[in-house]
Amino acid sequence: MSLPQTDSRPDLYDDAERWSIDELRARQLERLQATVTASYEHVPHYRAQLEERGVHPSDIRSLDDIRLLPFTSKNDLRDNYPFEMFAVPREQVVRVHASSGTTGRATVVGYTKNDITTWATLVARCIRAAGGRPGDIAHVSYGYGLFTGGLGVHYGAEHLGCTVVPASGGNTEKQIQLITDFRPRVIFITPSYFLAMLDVMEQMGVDPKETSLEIGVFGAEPWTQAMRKEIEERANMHATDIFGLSELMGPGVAQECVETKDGLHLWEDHFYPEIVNPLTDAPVEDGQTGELVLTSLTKEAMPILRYRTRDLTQLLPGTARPAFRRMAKITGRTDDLMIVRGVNVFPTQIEEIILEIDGLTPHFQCVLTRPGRMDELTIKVEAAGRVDPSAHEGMANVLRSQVKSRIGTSATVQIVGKGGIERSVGKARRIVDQRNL
Ligand code: DLL
Repeated sequence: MSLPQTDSRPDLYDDAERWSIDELRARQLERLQATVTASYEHVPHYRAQLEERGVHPSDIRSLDDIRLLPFTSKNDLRDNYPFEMFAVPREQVVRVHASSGTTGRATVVGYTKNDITTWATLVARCIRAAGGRPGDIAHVSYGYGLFTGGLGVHYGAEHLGCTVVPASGGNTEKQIQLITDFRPRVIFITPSYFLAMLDVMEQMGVDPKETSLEIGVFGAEPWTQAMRKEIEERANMHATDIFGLSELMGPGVAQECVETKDGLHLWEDHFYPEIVNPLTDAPVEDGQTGELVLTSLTKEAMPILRYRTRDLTQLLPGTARPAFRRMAKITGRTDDLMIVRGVNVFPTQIEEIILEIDGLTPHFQCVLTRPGRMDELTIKVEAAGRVDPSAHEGMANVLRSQVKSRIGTSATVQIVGKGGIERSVGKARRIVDQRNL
């Protein structure tokens, strides 16, 4: 298979993408100082937190002094619902987004006009890094609305000069018709929804390899290298990873470059990353895995200090954009960690194994139950339509023994037929927790 050609044209880079590391660090410090000052002066929550620690904005003299600052958690945002985290008068906030708030109150984020422009500029940078170019047709299947995915990518693609098709999530057959008719070069979509879309294409007699799509910008949920291989082979396109979270901005905090596909370059001119041990809060060196903590450096409406993302990754040196560090593909969120008979398991580990077994599809769920005192894991996974049900048991045995030998835990495996696992049109639900029913 030869993937579509992409050019890497440095003439399309932003100035910041050519900064030296020294220049970057100097800008980061200036921006951090301004962010801490604005937070202290305008957000009562931060003033109280800083005063409690006896820290004044003038104490931030080097980037390492970031460790003097308090962490911010999702609960802090909930406690300040809806607008108390804003650092500007509400009239200057031109847009809000909010998280769904399945557990408790929603968290609200706000943007000034400048914030919206910064966001569009950064998403445009992501699209270029993914190989997209001005003039491309860009199909957006991230949901529009309070979720940041659709509108965030939309404004960035327009900013770059693409022709944007705001399809949003759902109505899959219609989306496939639009792809066939409009011939987009780039698609923005969660990897799990794209896989569901590929299945529907096949049902409709559309060959995924023959569509106009050359580049996918996949994010909003964890996905593995095995998933990249599956998508690239099935659809003959480049699969790149985009990361972001609403609390920091939305999509566009970090992006993988198509020429290297070696992790996501974090746009450090706007976000300062740290990795901490999630249990002890102690700093973790670059190259070691821990929880990603992010501080905004340029946000006006809602600056955010040391936000605990709960995402597990590691920081690596820059490659395709040398000044910016990369983050490794996320292995999971601390909340997605399953502890099964004392062994830590993330759904991504299961995904990698499933994708190696011929006849299994990447549609799967991890069902957690607690029949006695211990948690039990059942992996429910869909077999490909071509597989005869008589082969299910054999495949289940292979998966069970691979999970045992490579992850070290026992699991029950249930193979279901085509359509047996619910499809999502956004983020996939990988864990079904039935422990407290
Ligand atoms: O998911 C923003 C986004 C939209 C990113 C579209 C990329 C594409 P939230 O709904 O606030 O925002 O969820 C943020 O999603 O903390 C991660 O746990 C997860 N996540 C986002 N991107 C990735 C990724 C959007 N590329 C949360 N890989 C984050 C793994 C991701 N997890």
